[in-house]
Amino acid sequence: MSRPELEAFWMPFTANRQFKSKPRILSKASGMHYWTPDGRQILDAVAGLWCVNAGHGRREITEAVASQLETMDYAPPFQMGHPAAFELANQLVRITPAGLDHVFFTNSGSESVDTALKIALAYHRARGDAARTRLIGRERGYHGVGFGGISVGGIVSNRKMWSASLLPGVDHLAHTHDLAKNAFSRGEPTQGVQLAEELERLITLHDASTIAAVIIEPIAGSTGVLIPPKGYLKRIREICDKHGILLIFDEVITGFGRTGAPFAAQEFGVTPDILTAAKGLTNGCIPMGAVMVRKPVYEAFMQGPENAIELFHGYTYSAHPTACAAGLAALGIYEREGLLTRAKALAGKWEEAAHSLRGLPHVLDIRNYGLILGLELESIPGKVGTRAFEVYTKCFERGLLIRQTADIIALSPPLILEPAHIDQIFSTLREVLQAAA
Ligand code: PXG
Repeated sequence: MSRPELEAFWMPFTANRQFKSKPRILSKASGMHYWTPDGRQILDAVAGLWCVNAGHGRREITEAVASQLETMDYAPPFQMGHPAAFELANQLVRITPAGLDHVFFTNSGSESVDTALKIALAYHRARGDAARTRLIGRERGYHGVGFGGISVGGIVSNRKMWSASLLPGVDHLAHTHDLAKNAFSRGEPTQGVQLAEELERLITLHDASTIAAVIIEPIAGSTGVLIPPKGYLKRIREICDKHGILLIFDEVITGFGRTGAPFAAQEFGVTPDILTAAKGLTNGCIPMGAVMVRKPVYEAFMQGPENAIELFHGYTYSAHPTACAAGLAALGIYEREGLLTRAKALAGKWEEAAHSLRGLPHVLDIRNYGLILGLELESIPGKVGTRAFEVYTKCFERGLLIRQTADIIALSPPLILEPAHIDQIFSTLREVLQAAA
């Protein structure tokens, strides 16, 4: 495509001018691969963007969406229902951690997060505990781009531009990343459980009676794959319970099999009160998000006159019929092919291959969990992100799609990955890292 053809589209989270001077275009996808317009095959080591968990071009999903569009293209979600919405909610409740029994549908991870925060605040109010207005997030947390999400999130570039417009009354836990103690950890790092006590410190500062909820990603994805130290999530849960604070897990990335269990909550044995999801819910085919809540949260709203709308919240496209059809078809594939637990079977080979890159130039850390990898490179002084971006472009030239954030490379392949793909991913990365300046 010529430069003028690229101008109108203001690309999201992209260096527009750099991209448009040297574009990378994908035009076809199937299974584990993308193709460029000139026919080059690219191995997808990031499942699109952590979402195409069953691989690309799944016919069952295409057919379900086409059939739904032909039967009924759209139905209003307010004061009206359609069968696929109830069916998908029921299917989701079957695979989420026990106790998360009700589902609110959104269209993205960002909307799921803002919905979860609004539910948490409204829950306390509904119970007559209206002073609980404070939200606690975490440094290096990513919770999408809504005002709620960037307020509880801990990424400076997402916050500084809008610093005067963030939600009031938000505080942040310290992040858990500690290279000095935990570099080259396999699975959960052993050091850092005491960082959960930070929550007690914040509670002492603000008083529990003012705090509505804590929101964290079980594994922080966007800021470079930060895996929770052993015991950390359990301790956060205990502290929330002790003080009547709701715990929200943002599982937009970790949901739908990424860690080796359907959700990270099950993998780590810690159940939140509210869980946000998106991405893998429809295998990335149709935008959709979901917020799952525990029964007592839902029940707190089911009070008062029966004709009253209990929660003034929702989207035109909440539970959109095509998204529901895609979600049902995706969940069907996940179950039939055992994809929600397949990461467990491959995690050993994945881990071995990943850690074989230790010792290559500039590699500061390799960390992994399930089918996730974070590989941290030493930054070039004064040029943060340049080194990993070069690795990213070189990998793309060699037919491998990876993800880069600052100088961290993140991998999260489709869960249909075969051992030969693992070999290809890591041999390409090895070549590129060996040649890196
Ligand atoms: N929460 C989490 C934990 C996420 O990872 C969102 C919310 C927002 O989802 P939407 O659908 O509104 O984008 C996300 C999104 C990356 C990357 O490079 C990750 C995301 C988005 C863009 C890039 O890791 N995750």
